[in-house]
Amino acid sequence: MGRIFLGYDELTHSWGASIVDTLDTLLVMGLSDEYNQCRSFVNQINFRWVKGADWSQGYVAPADELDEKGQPWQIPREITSIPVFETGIRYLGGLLGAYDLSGDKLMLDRAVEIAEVLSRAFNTNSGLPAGSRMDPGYQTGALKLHSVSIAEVGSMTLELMRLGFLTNDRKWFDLAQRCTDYLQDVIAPRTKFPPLIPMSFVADQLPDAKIQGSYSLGAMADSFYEYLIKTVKLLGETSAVAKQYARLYADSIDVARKVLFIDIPNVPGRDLFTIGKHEYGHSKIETEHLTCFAGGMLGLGDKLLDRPQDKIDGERFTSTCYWLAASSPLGIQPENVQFYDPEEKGLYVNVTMDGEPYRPPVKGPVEDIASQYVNKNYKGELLWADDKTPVKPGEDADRLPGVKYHRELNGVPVGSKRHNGRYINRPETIESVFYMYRLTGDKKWQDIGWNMFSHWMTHAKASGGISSIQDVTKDVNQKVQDNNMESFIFAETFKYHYLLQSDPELLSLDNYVLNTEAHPVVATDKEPGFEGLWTPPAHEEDLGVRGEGTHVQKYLRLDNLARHRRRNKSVLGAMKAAKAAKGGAA
Ligand code: DMJ
Repeated sequence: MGRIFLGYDELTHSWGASIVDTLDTLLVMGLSDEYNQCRSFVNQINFRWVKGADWSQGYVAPADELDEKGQPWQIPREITSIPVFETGIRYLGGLLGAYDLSGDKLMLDRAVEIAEVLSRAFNTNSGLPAGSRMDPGYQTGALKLHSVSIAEVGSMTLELMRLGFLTNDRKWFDLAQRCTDYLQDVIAPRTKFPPLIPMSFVADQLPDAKIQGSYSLGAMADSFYEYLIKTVKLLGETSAVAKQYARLYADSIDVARKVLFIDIPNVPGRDLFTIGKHEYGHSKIETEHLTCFAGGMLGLGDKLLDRPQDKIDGERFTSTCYWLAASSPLGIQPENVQFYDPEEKGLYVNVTMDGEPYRPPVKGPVEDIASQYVNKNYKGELLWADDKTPVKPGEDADRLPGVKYHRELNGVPVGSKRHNGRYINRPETIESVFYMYRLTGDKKWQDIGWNMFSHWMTHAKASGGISSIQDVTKDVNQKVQDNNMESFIFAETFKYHYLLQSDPELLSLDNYVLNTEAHPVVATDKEPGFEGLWTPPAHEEDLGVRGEGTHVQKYLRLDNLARHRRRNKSVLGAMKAAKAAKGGAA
């Protein structure tokens, strides 16, 4: 990796998520020089500026730039928002990971600053953070929580507790622990499947109201369960508080096994198994790429709490996630795949011996045509149901009688009913493959990972970096790259691939626990930087002024001020014109 493209990051407020998310990956890969090049950037990030707006204070223009009242024009503090959970896992996690691998004090100092900003999100009645977005400059009383996702409000223990240990400041530990206690004591007992908690719920509702919603270990839920078991590791399996987390984790997995763990019986010869969803009272046979981290989580749970069935399920699930990649045309796993129920209509499709979809002879009036083959569009025209081309009754009736056909499983990947074929370079399956290798030592997982890496590089590499792909279930000649590059590619996807092919002693799971963005924090009493992965710069370097704003931020700030300046000018111009018109009329 040479220089990294410094993209403007829409999601994460122009603070340079790709840089911060990459710091510890650089150290893991032995790229200390590149890490050192990032230090001035990290030093200069201004956490009070969000996309050019200042949430902490207003701005007063120079004395000669007057507004319509003859005063220097001003802008008040700008109301803005930051995504709390994403900032926690990417920035706070990224800075802590960089600190724990290097011992570089700069990273810890900046981690404390960003944690101070985030701590405002916990100013709620329940103590759960305003997880999705909050205005850090909001000063008037407690924030109101509406619908929250369990992943967003329940996954900050690793970062906050580690920060508490590093700074000897208990307040960080307490912020996190208060959330867990509330979720365990107030929310979980009121759900349909305690202690599972729905993907989203209203935190501040009446104390005796039932908590309704859908259940999953994937999107909006994932890292809550992940952090329960990882907190056990962080706290040390035998500590009293760790036992609370261990119990909550074990009970959650036991219930999830009944509600969400599903065999996929549709594909003969394959031992497929998924962790699906429970929606509106029904289980859905579905595999989200996001849920695929759970293979690794179950493996880790077995290692820490001796749960052998979890290990079996974790391996089966990881293999199924990999199978979804291997059986897609680009060798890459789609974002989401839903499977047919075994008895469901449509599971099979008839195909001719040439592999074309079988089309029965079309004869007689429209009403007689079997609707599974032919549909009517809104104009009343007949279309073949499979490829939506127009039906020509006479022609097809002549051509098709007598064609031999057979039954095949429908869908790409086979047995799937529908899918979202997008790939945004997610890490979850390679994450589980990495855990499988570390936990079993079986080299087959390295081969699987290498296969995934080759396909990934073949299709996602783009001239400016790594790109998302619109639909990995289409043939390669229909491949479309999306010109979008998430920061987690550097934090997670590259890191897991790299570690999978490296000596297991590098970043040993005995010493570290990885947050949900794959940022490693030390989970033993070893000192930060004990592995010696960082070579500090040979000479003291000028890192710029702390928090003065990076180049990107300064540009956005100036651009924002220029906009206000233009607006002021145009108000003044309009006033002048109005005055002149009035003078002319007189
Ligand atoms: C990452 O940002 C984190 O892993 C998060 O928990 C959910 N998934 C994305 C990457 O897919």
